[in-house]
Amino acid sequence: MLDAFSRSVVSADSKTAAIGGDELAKLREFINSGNRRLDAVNAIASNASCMVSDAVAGMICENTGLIQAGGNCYPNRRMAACLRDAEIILRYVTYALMAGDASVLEDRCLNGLKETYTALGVPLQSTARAVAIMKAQASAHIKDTPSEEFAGDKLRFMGSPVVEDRCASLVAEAGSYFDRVIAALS
Ligand SMILES: CCC1=C(C)/C(=C/C2=NC(=C\c3[nH]c(/C=C4\NC(=O)[C@H](C)[C@H]4CC)c(C)c3CCC(=O)O)/C(CCC(=O)O)=C2C)NC1=O
Repeated sequence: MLDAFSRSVVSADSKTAAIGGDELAKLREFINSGNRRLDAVNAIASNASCMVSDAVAGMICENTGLIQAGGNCYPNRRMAACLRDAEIILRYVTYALMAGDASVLEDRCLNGLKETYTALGVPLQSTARAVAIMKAQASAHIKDTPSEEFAGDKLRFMGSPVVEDRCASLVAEAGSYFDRVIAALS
């Protein structure tokens, strides 16, 4: 498992090079935006159970066959496994966002997941849909712009200090980790 720092060491060592100006500039930016990054991680982690239940509910609303006999969220044992998996995936996305590197997500969560799902008959496209919903939720929570329309009475603002770009780069980075999950399942 790597983070932004160990990643730059591994990459420099593979070129037998010293850590150069470009790498240092990237790490300086990583450090400078450290508090925003922690706020972004917290925005996801502290809303995780709501995000997971809403994403799985949304996936099922769009495809109610999942909870009928023969569907992969039926019976309750499978529904529980599905909610658990969505929670696992979201947790590893927060680890990757914290580390600034996808390796923890790739190595400990995604490696072999498609094969496992295929063997068990877990529908990959439905899983990808739930992950896509979590991506949209994460973006709203990091920007701290949850919509009343979607959140209803669960509407919750993080109250993080608002910066001009609403942490656009962290929204994009988090989005890239969700995209990796979707890519690993397709
Ligand atoms: C640390 C990383 C890690 C991951 C990611 C993981 C996933 C994982 N999900 C599983 C099952 C499962 N996963 C699902 C998930 C779903 N079904 C659906 O219809 C939806 C599309 C989807 C939820 C979004 C279901 C229903 C099962 C049970 C399948 C079965 O037993 O028939 C299994 C088989 C063993 C078990 O049931 O516990 C594994 C290993 N385990 C791990 O240790």
